Amino acid sequence: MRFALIFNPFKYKVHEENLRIVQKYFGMFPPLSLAWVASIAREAGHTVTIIDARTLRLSKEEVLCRLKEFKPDILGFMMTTYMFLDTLEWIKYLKKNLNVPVVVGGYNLRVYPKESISHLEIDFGVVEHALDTIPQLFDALEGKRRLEDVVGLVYKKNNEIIVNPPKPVVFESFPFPARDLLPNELYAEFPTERKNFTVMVTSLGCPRGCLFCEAGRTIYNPRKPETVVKEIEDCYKKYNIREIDIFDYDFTADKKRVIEICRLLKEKKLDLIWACRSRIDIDKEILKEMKEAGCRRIYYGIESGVQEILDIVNKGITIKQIRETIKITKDLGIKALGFFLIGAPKETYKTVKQTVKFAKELNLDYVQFSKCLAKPLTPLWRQLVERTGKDYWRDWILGKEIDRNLPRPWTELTNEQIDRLARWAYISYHTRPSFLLRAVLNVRSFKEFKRKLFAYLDMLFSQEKVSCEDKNFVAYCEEPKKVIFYKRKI
Ligand code: B12
Repeated sequence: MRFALIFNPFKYKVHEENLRIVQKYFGMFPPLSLAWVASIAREAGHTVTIIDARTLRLSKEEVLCRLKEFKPDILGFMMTTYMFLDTLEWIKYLKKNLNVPVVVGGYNLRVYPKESISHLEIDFGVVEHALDTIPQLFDALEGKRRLEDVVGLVYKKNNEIIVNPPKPVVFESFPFPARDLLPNELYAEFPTERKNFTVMVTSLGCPRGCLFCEAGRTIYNPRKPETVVKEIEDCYKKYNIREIDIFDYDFTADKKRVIEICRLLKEKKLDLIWACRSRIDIDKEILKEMKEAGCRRIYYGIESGVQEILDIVNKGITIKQIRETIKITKDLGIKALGFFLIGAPKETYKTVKQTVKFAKELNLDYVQFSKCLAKPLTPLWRQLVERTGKDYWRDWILGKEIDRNLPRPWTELTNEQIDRLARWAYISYHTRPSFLLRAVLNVRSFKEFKRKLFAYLDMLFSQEKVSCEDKNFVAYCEEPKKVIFYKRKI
């Protein structure tokens, strides 16, 4: 089969947890999910391409031209719940012009498998992982198997949508994502220091149960240290990658595994730096090993500066632990970023002020203040659906809902107040003279300076006080000239 995977651009949504300016400057990331799907299909003997239309700034018409050249037998798209309608719009256009089957996958399929493929233009869905489903589906399309026997497939039969249950997967058995199909030179994230840059996932799942997180209480499914380091080495040697952001929900969940990864990485002596996400409850030993192995940034889930809120959201950490870990991290020379929630259960004006004051005291290198949201599969969402009898996200996928702010009955603050407070939190954090001075002194290149200055000015002057739709939204791109060059090259 000839399989074309398309990563479409997406607009800013009012129902998002981040402010528009944060979303704009977040960065250009490789479509990693599609790169996994591509390598799985290729291992099964199929011919695959990935078109990263978002990064390459390709219009639907330009993608159509490329697809006509590639002549695919089937198209594939990754779907998240929040950007579902953007992707659907692309599917409709390409399906009308190419008339080939469309298969979709991605996190949203786990939540709404039937609803996702209820749209006329979508033929198949992959409920969980592509590992077994895609090779089996392609066998079925080549007449070697029945659709009924494809594990984890959603399909249509006589006006009915059938969901074949998925089979658990071992993450270790996945091939490396097909980065050779991606424009690796074009990716960067807001705090990136080096190029080429990429993202990696080395484990799936998280056994914890935070109220606001969709990954809570899912089976921890790690790859072996040797496999992780082999993928890093591949990135380094084959794609000139010099900086990696590890996107695992909690990279440091298994201390022994991380220490072994660090030991193996040190042996390789690669001139490469990396970042990861971690819980706060880790110790100095692991941090020291990480620093020696090239870790330069850690994104910590801090959430609040108020112990009562940390307890309510089931975070399982203390204010004292946060202070200690951030101090050790910074003392070791690793940059510390904090993820915070605004509008968490029992949040008030006073607690937001306390959280921002706490963030300032920690003197973090970067901060992200997200609006607490009832995202699908989170305990907060389950409670909301139970309480109101309505599932906004389900209706959104079915095309019956518009993009709007969701209710937050767990706090006395209104959505409008939360928007204003989130904006205020960023401005208040970043306009301190000490922070500005440090930011300027730490800048390593003109490009970095420009990116940070634009983001700062946009936050001050362009971010609306109350979030609203932005139909013309385009993510910030640092290197438009390189994009044009790359577009011509391929
Ligand atoms: C890397 C990443 C990104 C990257 C690249 C996009 C991507 N997914 O490739 C960037 C930064 C661009 C990104 C953007 C966004 N992301 Co993101 N992202 C991730 C992350 C951290 C890793 C993805 C990954 O490689 N996982 C490992 C692989 C093995 O698993 P997988 O992604 O589930 O893919 C498997 C299956 O789902 C399936 N599959 C996936 N896609 C497809 C497509 C086809 C055709 C088929 C057949 C199968 C298939 O097969 C894959 C291999 O088995 C996940 C969290 C996570 N740890 O998974 C979030 C995650 C997928 N992202 C999420 C979100 C919310 C977003 C954004 C909306 C954030 C934002 N506000 O901008 C955008 C939307 C992008 C879009 N087009 O819709 C959510 C989705 C939740 C939901 N209910 O849909 C997740 C789960 C994070 C989270 N917990 O909130 N993301």
